[in-house]
Amino acid sequence: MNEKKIVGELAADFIEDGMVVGLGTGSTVYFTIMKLGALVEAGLSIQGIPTSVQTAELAKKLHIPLANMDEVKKIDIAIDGADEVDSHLNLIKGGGGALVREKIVAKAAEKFIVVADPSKMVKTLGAFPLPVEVVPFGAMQTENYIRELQGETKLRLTNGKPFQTDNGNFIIDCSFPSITKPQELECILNNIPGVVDNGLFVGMADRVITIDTGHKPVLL
Ligand code: ABF
Repeated sequence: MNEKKIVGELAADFIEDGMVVGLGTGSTVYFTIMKLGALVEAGLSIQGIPTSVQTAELAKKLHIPLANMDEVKKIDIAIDGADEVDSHLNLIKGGGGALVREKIVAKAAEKFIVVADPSKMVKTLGAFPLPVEVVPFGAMQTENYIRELQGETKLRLTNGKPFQTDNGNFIIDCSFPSITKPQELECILNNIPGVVDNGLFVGMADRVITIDTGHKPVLL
C-alpha cells in the first residue's frame, strides 16, 4: 500500500464542514486533496487556499472552491508535506519549489498539519538539501553569500534553465553538513539580501501524521 496515500488521506479526517483549508503542494498532500475532492462531491463545504499553481489546478479539477489569502478572515487549518521532519517537528520543505507560499499559508493557519511518510523522519535536519528561494537579480552574488556559510550550493535547473518558482524566483539548493540550529540558520539565510525565504519551518508544525512499519497511523 502506498505510504503517501495512507498518511495523505488520514489528514482529511481533520477537516470539518465550513473550514478554510490551506492546501499544500507535493505528492503526499496530493492524496489529501483527492480525498477532499471526493468529500466535496459528497456535500462537504470548504474553501481551499492553494499554495501553488499546481495545487490550484488540481483543486479546480476536483471542484474544490478556492479563495485567495486576502479574501478570507482566517485559515482554520493548513495541510502540507515535508522533505524532512526532525524530532522537534522542525521541517525542511521546498523540494517542490513552493516553500514561500507554503510558509505564508502555514503561518496564517490556526493549525498546521504535516503529512510525512516514514522516509521523511530524521533525527537532525540536513541530509536533504535546503531549498532557498532567491530573486533572479544578483542571484549569483546571493549564492556566494550562502556558500560563505559553509554550505554547498546548487542553482536548481529544469531543462538546463534556472527553475522558476510561482513567484518568478530561482531556487538554490544548499547542502549544509548537518543543521543542528535550524532557527539560527533560518534567520541568517533570510538576512541575506536577495533571499526571499528558505525551506526551514521551525516551530510551525502543530501535528505530524505519519505511519509505523506496520502501516498503523502515528500522530506526533
Ligand atoms: C511540499 O511537498 C514541499 O514543501 C515538499 O518539498 C514536498 C514534500 O514531499 P512529497 O512530494 O514527498 O510530499 O510540501
